[in-house]
Amino acid sequence: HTVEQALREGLAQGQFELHFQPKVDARSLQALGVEALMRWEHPVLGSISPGEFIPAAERCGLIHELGVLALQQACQAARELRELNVAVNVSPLQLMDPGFVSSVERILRGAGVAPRLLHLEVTESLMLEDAPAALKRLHALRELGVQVALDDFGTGFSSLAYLRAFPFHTLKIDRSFVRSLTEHADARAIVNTIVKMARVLGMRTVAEGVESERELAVVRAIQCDEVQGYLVARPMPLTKLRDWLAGRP
Ligand code: G
Ligand code: G
Ligand code: MN
Ligand code: NA
Repeated sequence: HTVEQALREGLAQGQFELHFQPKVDARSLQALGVEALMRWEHPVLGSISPGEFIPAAERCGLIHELGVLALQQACQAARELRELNVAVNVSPLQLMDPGFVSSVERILRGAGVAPRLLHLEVTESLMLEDAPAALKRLHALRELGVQVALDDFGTGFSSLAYLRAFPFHTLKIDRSFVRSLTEHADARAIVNTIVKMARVLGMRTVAEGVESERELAVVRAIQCDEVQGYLVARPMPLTKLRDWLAGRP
C-alpha cells in the first residue's frame, strides 16, 4: 500500500522522467535511435530503480498510467530528435489492455510524431498471459506503423516459437549473451546463428549491453546491425542527450 501511495504521489508530482540511451549503427557508430528508460527520483528516498518500481506498478495497476506517461514523454522527445527512433518498453499488462492500441495512436497523433519513429519493446513473457489477445494487439500496432522489437532475446523459453508467432521488426539480443561472446565460442556460435536467422526473417538485430571494444569487435564480426551499451553511452536525460548528439560527427 505504501508503495502504491508513493507511486501515485510520484505520478502526481512529476517525479518520473525518461532517460535515453543511444542505439548506434554497429559499423559507423552513427546514432539511429534511443531506448527510453524510466527513472524515479523520490524526494526522500532518492532514485529508485525501475527493476523495483516497474514490478510494483504492475502489481497495483499503476503500470498503465506510468506507461502512458512514458509514451507521452517519449513522443515529446521524438519530436525534437527528428529522424531518430525512440524505443519504449511495454509491460505485458499494457498489452492486455483493450484500449492500449488506441491510446498509442492518440498519443502519436497528439504529438505529431510519425508512427515509424516509435518502437515498442516487448518481452517473451507477454505470451504467457493471453497470447491471442497480445498478438492481436501487436498486429494492430504494426498496422498503425509502429515498430515492434522483441527485447531480452535469449533469456526466456521457447524463443523460436515467438519468432514464428509474430513478425517483429527488431530482435534485441540480451546483454547476458553479449557478455559471453568474447569468452565462449559456443555463445558466439549461437548469437552468430541468431543474427543470420534474423536477417533471413527480415529483422534487424541489436546487441545490448556492449561494454568493451572487444565485445564491439565480436558484435561487428558476426554482423549485428546495431549496438547499445555503456561503451557507446549510458542512459541520460534529454538535456544531456542533446549535447551528446551535438558532439558527434
Ligand atoms: O534502466 P534499467 O534501466 O535499470 O531498466 C531496468 C528494467 O526496467 C529493464 O528491464 C527495462 O526494460 C525496464 N523499464 C525501464 N523503463 C521502463 C518503462 O518505461 N516501462 C516498462 N514497462 N519497463 C521499463
Ligand atoms: O530489459 P531492458 O533491455 O529493457 O533493459 C535495459 C537495461 O540495460 C537498462 O537497465 C539499462 O540501463 C541497462 N544497460 C544498458 N546498457 C548497459 C550496459 O552496457 N551494461 C549493463 N550492465 N547494463 C546496461
Ligand atoms: Mn528494453
Ligand atoms: Na533488453
